[in-house]
Amino acid sequence: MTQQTTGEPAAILRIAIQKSGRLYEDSIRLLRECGIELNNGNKQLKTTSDNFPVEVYFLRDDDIPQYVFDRVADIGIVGENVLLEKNKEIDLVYRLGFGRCRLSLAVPKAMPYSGLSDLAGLKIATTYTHLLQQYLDKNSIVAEIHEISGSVEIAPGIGLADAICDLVSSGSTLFTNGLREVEVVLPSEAVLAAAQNLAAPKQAILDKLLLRINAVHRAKRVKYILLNAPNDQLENIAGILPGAKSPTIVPLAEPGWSSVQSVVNENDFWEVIEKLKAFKAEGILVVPIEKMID
Ligand code: PRT
Ligand code: ZN
Repeated sequence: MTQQTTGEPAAILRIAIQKSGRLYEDSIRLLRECGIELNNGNKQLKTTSDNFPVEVYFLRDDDIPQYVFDRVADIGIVGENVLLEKNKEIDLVYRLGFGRCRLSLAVPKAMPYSGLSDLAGLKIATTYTHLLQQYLDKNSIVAEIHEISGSVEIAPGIGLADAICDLVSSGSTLFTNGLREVEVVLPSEAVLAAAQNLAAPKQAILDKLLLRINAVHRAKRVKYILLNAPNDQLENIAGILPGAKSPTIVPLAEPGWSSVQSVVNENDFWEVIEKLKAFKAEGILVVPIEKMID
């Protein structure tokens, strides 16, 4: 628990999340999966939790880096694209795996494009002026950056720019606007960013939160597997099912058979199942794991 000296309030970690929009649902879900029950999740300016020492602030995503930098909030959940564009001195502490997209350069479909040098001298519309400038500089391209605040994808169609730099996920917005993605400037996902040098009691709460986030993430990458196998195959089966340490093997009532329980990585999953079948495994059950802690 957080340390409390007499008369001083217990430490609270203030978390900024997006008020509404693409990251809102997943941010709330993550906190819930970490066992943090929010008193009211819906659109107050801020809320608290009775079972974890946090206060959650609901903000526009663009404001989150500044709020964390100013220490109005201690940590924030925001797209890496916004974090890097705002360029504040705050730390990226965890990649959260949702809100995936990429900041990309796109040109009209009919425009010939053979490489970055084709962008030299063109006018490029974007809301990500800092990231775009950095990218052009790194590649020694001189182009005119035209800052606009929204609907970037329509800029070439109305003669406002020759190309654009904007976020893409499925690519359908580019397609319907007659544009073609030509370069990825930055792959992005939601991240947890924190103010630098948090006071020790706040850092302790953040460490607890990170342990929980890690447990939730690990659990998503693995499945629990239960199966029955003839005893003469147990050695083979144990060889492909390492489990957290080694598989649990329990004799069944039927002589010569055992029940085997283990953990498998999602990536190896189908390959493991095929090998298990080859080793005469039967009654294979696969169950999701809610949390996984070392
Ligand atoms: O109100 P507030 O300022 O908080 O929200 P916002 O409207 O600025 O942001 P929002 O909710 O649209 O996005 C929040 C974050 O979600 C972004 O900063 C990204 O980190 C992430 N994200 C993931 C995306 C997308 N995918 C995405 N596809 N943000 C925006 N888009 C837009 C993109 O700008 C384009 O208009 O979706 C369109 C492209 O999508 P596709 O699927 O057609 O390619
Ligand atoms: Zn925004």
